Amino acid sequence: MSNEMEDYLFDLNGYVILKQALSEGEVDELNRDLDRLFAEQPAPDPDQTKRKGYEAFGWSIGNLVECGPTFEALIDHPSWVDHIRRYIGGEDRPILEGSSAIFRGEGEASRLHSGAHKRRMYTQFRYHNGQFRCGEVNIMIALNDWHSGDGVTMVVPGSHKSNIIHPRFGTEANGPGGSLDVVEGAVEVLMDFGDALLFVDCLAHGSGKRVNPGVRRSILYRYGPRWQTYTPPSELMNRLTPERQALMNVSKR
Ligand SMILES: O=C(O)CCC(=O)C(=O)O
Repeated sequence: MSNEMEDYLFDLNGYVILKQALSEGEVDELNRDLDRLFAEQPAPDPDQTKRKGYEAFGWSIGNLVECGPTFEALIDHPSWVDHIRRYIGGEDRPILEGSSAIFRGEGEASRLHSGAHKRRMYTQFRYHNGQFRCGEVNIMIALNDWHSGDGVTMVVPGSHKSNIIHPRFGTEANGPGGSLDVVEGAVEVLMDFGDALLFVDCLAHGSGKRVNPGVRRSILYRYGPRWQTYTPPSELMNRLTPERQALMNVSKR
């Protein structure tokens, strides 16, 4: 469970660092499994990456939770599952929205994105009657030590509540290949292996550009509230038009 100070800092800054969230043994196992997965996976096609607007982001594997028991164990890891319940909040129980591994090498970065000015449901931050109600809360796990210049996650503390769009939106910082190195108010999140950054997704964030040799290793799990109650059977889904399917509570993969 989160403590009083974590609640205060999460409300104030939009993030907290959970020190030693994973043990050395857990980090070793995850690194070993990721080495195998990355060896099996072809390097990303630069053209496709560019088309998606993710050039120079790093090398990532999506739907990581499908890749074995070490990744399944992160779904409800005791170091953060109660924090997630508290910050998603209320009766809206959290569900896993996404899971990925991100390796970042020299010259790579995640551009500036999110921020309170985006009024999408998943980038909402609310606190009411002693309860948090966040649209998405993320856990970013460091699988090696993160130093300055390593392409580490950067956040703009407090930007989850800002009324004014950061003036660096619309500049190269949030364009293709952009980074937060030139973003006023942004700070690098420096962590030791096994630490985890818990942050609300409406915090303006991204990363610095990696200037040091080597690779930043990380895992990102995203959680959001599940408020739908009806799950349609596949027989119904299969006979609906794509337009009707799009209004039902399951997406076809
Ligand atoms: O790679 C990072 O440090 C940040 C990742 C990120 O911002 C994202 O995927 O939304």
